[in-house]
Amino acid sequence: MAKTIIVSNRLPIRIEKEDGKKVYKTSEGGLATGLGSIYKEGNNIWIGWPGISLEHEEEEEVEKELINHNTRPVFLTEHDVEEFYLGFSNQTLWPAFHYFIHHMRFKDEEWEAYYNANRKFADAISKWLEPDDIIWVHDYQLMLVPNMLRKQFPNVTIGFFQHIPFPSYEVFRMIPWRKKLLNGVLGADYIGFHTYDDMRHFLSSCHRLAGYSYERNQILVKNRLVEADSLPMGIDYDKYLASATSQLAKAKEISYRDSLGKQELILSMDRLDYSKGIPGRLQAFDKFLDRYPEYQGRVSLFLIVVPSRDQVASYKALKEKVEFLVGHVNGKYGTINYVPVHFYYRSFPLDDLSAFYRMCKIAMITPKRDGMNLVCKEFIASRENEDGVLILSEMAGASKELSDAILVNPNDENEMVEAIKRALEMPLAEQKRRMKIMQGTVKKYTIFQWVDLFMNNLKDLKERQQSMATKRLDNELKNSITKDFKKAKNPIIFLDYDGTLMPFNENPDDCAPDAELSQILHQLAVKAKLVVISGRKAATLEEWLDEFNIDLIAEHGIKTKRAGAKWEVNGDLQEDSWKNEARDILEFYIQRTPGSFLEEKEHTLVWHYRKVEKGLGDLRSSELSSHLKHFMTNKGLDVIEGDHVVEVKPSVINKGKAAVERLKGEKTDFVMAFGDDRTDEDTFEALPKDSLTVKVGSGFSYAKYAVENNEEVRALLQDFVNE
Ligand code: GDG
Repeated sequence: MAKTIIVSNRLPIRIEKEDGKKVYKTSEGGLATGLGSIYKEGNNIWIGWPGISLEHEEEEEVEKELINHNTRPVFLTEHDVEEFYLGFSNQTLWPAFHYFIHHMRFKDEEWEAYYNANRKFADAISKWLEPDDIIWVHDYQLMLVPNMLRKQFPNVTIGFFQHIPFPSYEVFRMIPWRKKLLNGVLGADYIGFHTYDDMRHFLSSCHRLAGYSYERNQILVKNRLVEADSLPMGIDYDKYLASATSQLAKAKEISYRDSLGKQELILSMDRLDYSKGIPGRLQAFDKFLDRYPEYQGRVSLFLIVVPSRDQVASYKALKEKVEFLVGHVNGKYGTINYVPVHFYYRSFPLDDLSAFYRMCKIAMITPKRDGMNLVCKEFIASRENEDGVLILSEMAGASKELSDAILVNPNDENEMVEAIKRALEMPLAEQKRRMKIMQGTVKKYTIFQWVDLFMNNLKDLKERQQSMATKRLDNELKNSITKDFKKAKNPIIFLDYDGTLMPFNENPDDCAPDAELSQILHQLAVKAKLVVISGRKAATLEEWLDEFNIDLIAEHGIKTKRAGAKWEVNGDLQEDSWKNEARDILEFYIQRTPGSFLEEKEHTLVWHYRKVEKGLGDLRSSELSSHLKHFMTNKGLDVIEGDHVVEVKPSVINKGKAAVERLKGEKTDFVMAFGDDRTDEDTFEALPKDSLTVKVGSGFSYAKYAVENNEEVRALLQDFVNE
């Protein structure tokens, strides 16, 4: 039976040596809990590093033991851990992805170690992989794994989820191995991020650095449809609520409270990391006590810092800074019976965390950057009485879902100071109103829903990929279609023009039908309704094709003309004031790109670059379409990257809608459509299911069939008219 293989850097089980003996400990982390619903079932497995470097002789025994827990090990040496994990993952990718560019370092040997460690993971997966298995790879330490697998197993189903942010292209492009990293991830079919912005940044980097164009959230990678998506991760809500309402947590709260005194408590809980903004929080608390001295003695910061990566120099320095600031604040405001900051540098069992979530009315979670941040969601789930206030950084992924928190910019110290005051003074009714809404959100979208959604979306994408695999139109099929055409009483054929009926020409104005095409169209128009459906201007189509007495659809559906009738303009069209602004952008690119030129149609603008020097044209077209996509937000426009063109058009119109409109009221018994580019996909997708749709050229398509070139189209149409 096909299984699911979860892959992450660390396994949910770690091995520790106690008195020389190996002890297996399970992790209670959010991801382990959520994915527990998968990897503990049936023959599913989790592959990862068990957290310790072992002697070669120990590996067999460890593998056997881990198999009992549905897990499989990847063995990393101390050198791997040093260079791949602490090095490249945590000192190149982590700072880059969290916008700490001054902490980034670029070392060839660490990149090599990253590559080699990813290879070890890919090899371990290959060892356990069986046909039809689904692989789900997690996070930035393993960005090369999807493509390593794709090369070995072209049809395998792979999902990838990035738990940390994906930075803007401007930052990502600083990494010397940026393209290899992108191509690594693009080996996956379905790629998840916590937020829409992370997804957008990823797509833009794929476009600008690796040359892939994208439509909405889809990228075509060597004819394989890849989809990026934003899927914010949730928590096991009931587990945190149950723990917070347990007798043990309540008893602990009472005992801690007794020792702590009456102060109001503000909870701060993070791993030791510069991305978490711990010094900034301490400085804001210092300023708060200074600006509002009436709160001295009445409020304390309950600061938990969980040890992490403290072998790395920047983390060591951070720890010292936090210790200094804690000492500074306590020295400045502390009294015999008042400790302003209660500082703990260690981790705690869940019961303690739950007691902390209960006893601290305010949680102050102000990372400089955070992929999601689960602590704030756990705090919300633990507030049994629906009171309490969350101060949350805008830079945490969670802020996109939790707009009822007091949202702050973690770089704005004054805003954080005022947020503390506001939180302390917030009336109970308002606390409850906000907390209830946030509880509703966190409860609705749990880790279990997140896992299900990811897996369902991945499977669904795989199915779509399969249904999009177009079939070559062989002679047998051509004969049978020709027979059906000849039998049909009322056939209709939609024909794209450039690239479908005519080959491309350097000069787009030089594409009037040649003698062969003219003859085919003349003969075919007698036997079928013909609709030429093109992105060309109405006037051009009319000039070239009116003599055949056929229907014309111009500018991707904006204008239509029935045979022998007048042009009509699509009624849904908005006004064209966007054109002036878009034209300025296009002209800027024309100046910088010799050989490119602007074509202005009545309702669209087109930038042509067929005559531009090869590499330059590709580069500028990527830049231009990113620029245009940014400009068009909320303007109801689409940017289409066609064959050596970038076109801007109103999104209410497309060839598919125009084709469906044309079919209305038509009692037809044979519908066929031919097209070669992205815009024709709309036609293929929109036509009734039993239509015969034919893609001209190779590549993924919604069309049922594919032919090689326009000559093959003509030959088939010629068969239709031959007696
Ligand atoms: C990544 C991304 C993203 C913390 N201290 C203790 C303890 N914890 C638990 C918390 C929480 C988890 O650790 C921390 O979750 P975060 O979301 O803050 O961050 P990470 O897991 O480090 O990292 C992050 C996440 O992935 C998920 O995609 O949200 O942005 O960086 O569950 O409760 N648990 C216990 N004792 C502690 O002392 N038992």
